Amino acid sequence: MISLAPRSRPLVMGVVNVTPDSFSDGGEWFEPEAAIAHGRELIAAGADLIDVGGESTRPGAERPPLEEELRRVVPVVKALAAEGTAVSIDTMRAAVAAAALDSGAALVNDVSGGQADGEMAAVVAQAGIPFVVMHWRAHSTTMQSQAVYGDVVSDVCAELTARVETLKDSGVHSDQIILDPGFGFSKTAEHNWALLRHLDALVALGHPLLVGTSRKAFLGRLGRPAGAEPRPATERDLTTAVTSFHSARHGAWAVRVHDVAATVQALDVADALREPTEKES
Ligand code: PMM
Repeated sequence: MISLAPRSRPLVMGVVNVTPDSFSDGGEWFEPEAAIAHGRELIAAGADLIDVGGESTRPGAERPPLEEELRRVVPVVKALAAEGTAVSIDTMRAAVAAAALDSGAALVNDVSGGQADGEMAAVVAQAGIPFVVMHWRAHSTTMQSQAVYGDVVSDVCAELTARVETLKDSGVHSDQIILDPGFGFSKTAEHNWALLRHLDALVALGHPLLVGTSRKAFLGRLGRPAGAEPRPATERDLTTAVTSFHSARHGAWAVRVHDVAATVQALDVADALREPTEKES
């Protein structure tokens, strides 16, 4: 059981992408055995749960067929869950979520927040498990053309609130909903920074907040001259650890990261800097 209670230290969600083409680690864990072994490594490094995904959502990515997505994720979910690992399934497809839940997954992480598949809300409502609702406007092939906001923080908050209402009308329990601002999804670098600067506004929506900045391009562009290529994805773990620290200081419930060990150290620093509560002192 994954607790959604407020936390002084965020949970660490380790990423295992069973894909040939994710921007951050595509192809590295594509074989089930490699993905399972990587999940175990992330748990050993301090992850609290493992997010298993079979569809790349990098800008421009084409979707795999349903059968292929199932083939990628089900054996990995099954093996990790059987070892007692808390597994989250990262999917926009209700059939994949249902198969993963049957295989022992404890949480559904849908980057479209139920918009991509009309059956998703029913699957989640029926299972009564935690559901990550990410801010999302369009599939990866077209999402960057939708990166247009009046005020990105208030627009994202309003769109997430509307999504929560729709999901509640479909039977999803409000207290099972985790929100995520969707860093990099229909967002420019400046939109991502504004959202990160104003995490408090997202926390104030009253749901646990998941922050997924790990290895995203806006971190790779830091310190690079205008027009230069961003740093490669695997060189964005230090900046990711710093955003994990920031997320901890601003009330995130969990952070979704590739380099678990670095984030655990960043959260140790955040913990050490936190004023002890009366109970602790
Ligand atoms: N980002 C990616 C995939 N899944 N899920 C949530 N909830 N939040 C995110 O920001 C998110 C996600 C894309 O990153 P990856 O290709 O490195 O997994």
